[in-house]
Amino acid sequence: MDRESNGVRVGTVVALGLLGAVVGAASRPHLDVAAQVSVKLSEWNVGLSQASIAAGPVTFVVTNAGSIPHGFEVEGPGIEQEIETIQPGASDTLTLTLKPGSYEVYCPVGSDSHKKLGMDTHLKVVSATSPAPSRYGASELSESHMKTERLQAIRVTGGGPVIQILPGPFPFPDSAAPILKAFGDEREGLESQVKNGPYSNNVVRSSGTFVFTAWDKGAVRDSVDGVAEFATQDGARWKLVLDRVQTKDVPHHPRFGGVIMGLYYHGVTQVHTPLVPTINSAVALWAFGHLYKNDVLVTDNAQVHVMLLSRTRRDGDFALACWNCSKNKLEELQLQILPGPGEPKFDAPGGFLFVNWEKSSSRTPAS
Ligand SMILES: [Cu+2]
Repeated sequence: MDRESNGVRVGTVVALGLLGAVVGAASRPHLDVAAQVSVKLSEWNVGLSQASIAAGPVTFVVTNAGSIPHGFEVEGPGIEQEIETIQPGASDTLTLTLKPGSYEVYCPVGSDSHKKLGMDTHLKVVSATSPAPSRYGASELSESHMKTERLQAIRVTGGGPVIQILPGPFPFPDSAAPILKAFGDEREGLESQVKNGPYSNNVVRSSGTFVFTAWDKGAVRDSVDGVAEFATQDGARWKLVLDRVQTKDVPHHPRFGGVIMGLYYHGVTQVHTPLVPTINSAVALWAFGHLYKNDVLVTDNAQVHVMLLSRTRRDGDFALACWNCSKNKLEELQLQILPGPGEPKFDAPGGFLFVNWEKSSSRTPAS
């Protein structure tokens, strides 16, 4: 019906001559040739050559411009398609026939870890014969509404047996050897981890408390508020006061803006080092803290990494119990404290503090 009336109209407007022909050619989709959308994957972004495209066959030309492997998935009306993981520097294509609607375009690697870190965008597919219907305005509104709703808070309480993790061997599996090579300059540091931890099986019983609240408010406004108090093997009493996140990059770690919730890490996820087990985290954060030893200030700039994660260690002897630990209960609370930039090592074994609360819990705090 549309086609017929178009044909009649074009046929009757003979006077327009060449102009009519040009307009007709430009507005008529070439149904036999797929339109192209270029996709650039990187840490942690999905860049599209355009935000919208006409319905019909579309070929995504996907390039991994990042430094780790990434994937590509398109999800929308009646479609959920992905391609195999693309190595850094490589490209691949995916051709789909898309109906009008909104499509989510993202990296599915690491059980959506990469997606949560920002590798997620949308492509609007509009009807080839008419301009975008007005309801797109409404769907855009509800999307931005959802983004504001993303603001999250979590309150974590350390519980159960407390252990101090001392320097000691942390053997990587044989499968890590080729991965180690790819680390280049950082390889030496990682290999020293094999001998010295900090993620070692050399643990001693400790005691103490740790309670904090963290807010995931987007790039730079994340925050944390909490106190950890614990005793170490040598009888020293340590106190850590957390009042600000760190928003600078951590070496070989992606930029999280301090606090991130519900992420899979390590191992097969390609997020952070692949040389420790795959875990799921309720919350992970990087912060600066005020550190006291026996009530004397040690530093106002202690570098702190905290994670509430799926259990990795065995009951009783606290040896590493799994390599893929991501399905275990989220109850292991890790606290890692390192000296501030340029500051001397702590007066503790290995010069760092690493304490775990083995049966911890979390809840959404009342605002
Ligand atoms: Cu990715």
